Amino acid sequence: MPILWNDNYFSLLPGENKEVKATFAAKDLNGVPPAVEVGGWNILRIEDDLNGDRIVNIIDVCIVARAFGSRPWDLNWKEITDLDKNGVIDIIDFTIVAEDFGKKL
Ligand SMILES: [Ca+2]
Ligand SMILES: [Ca+2]
Repeated sequence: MPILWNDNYFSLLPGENKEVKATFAAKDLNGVPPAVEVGGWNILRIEDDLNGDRIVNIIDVCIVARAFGSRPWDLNWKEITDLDKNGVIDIIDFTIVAEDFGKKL
């Protein structure tokens, strides 16, 4: 889907903010709600806070551990722990949480 951004690849210092505008044709969404995913250095992905307590810590690691090795049909499968969305909870999912260990939202 073509999207026109008014800016990208910018830097922010702690406490700074920046409004970025994206323009697209709503018909291109085909009924799917729009979503934005932000990436970059030193950015905490809210998905890595698995229990929603606004910090990535040992509890989040334990949540991944309980689902480790599972696939969607397994009893211990927990979809939120499949952080790379590849259909299996493995070392990559651990690594994603570990990268943000100790960060707060
Ligand atoms: Ca957490
Ligand atoms: Ca995975």
